Amino acid sequence: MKNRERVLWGIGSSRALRAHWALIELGLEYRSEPIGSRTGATKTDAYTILNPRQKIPVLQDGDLILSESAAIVAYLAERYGDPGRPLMPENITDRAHYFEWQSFICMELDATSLYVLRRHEYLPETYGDAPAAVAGAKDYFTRMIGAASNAFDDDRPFLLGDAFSGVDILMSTIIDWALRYGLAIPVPFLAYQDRVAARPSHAAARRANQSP
Ligand SMILES: N[C@@H](CCC(=O)N[C@@H](CS)C(=O)NCC(=O)O)C(=O)O
Repeated sequence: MKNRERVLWGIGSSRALRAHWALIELGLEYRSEPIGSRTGATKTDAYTILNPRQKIPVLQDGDLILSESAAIVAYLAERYGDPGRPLMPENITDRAHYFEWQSFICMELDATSLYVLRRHEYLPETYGDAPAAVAGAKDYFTRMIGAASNAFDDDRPFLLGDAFSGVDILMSTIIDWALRYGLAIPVPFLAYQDRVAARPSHAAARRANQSP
């Protein structure tokens, strides 16, 4: 018999918020399993079968089990987006830019910058104290987000133009994360963040991402 369950594991992190937000933006029903990072809940045998890398978020959609927040957002966008709620452009050139932004956000702003700060400034007891890496990551973030803000030179409201999409979910969680770390954000991105965060789906996702 086909499994029709839709479940999201993970709350309390920027990466988990992305998945909640995409589900809510698309109007999809789902059950939330509110497990947090660094609580031991990702290390149980049952969870390790779901995600051997022991990370949140994980989405189960019927028979599909998917980890990696950007992949979850892109999957939901492709599977459930419609002309009223696209989240992923149809046009091949616009999709190329979607994946360009996705790589940039996940690699340059997340993994190479904010996650370095997370590990070496905020969790030094686990990942090691590395002040030079922290300083370098802050500079790098500032340079990358500054260069990216040129996208708004043509007054577009969202990263891909007039339509809100999955990469706006990714970018907004990055800006929020950077602001919590006290990093300077260019003015066009602050205005963008206000615009994106004003969506009702954003407030609902933030609630869903909190402990019940
Ligand atoms: N690249 C992954 C990163 C996932 C990740 O590192 N998740 C952290 C929380 S933000 C986690 O689950 N850590 C495991 C733990 O601390 O128990 C994604 O975007 O989903």
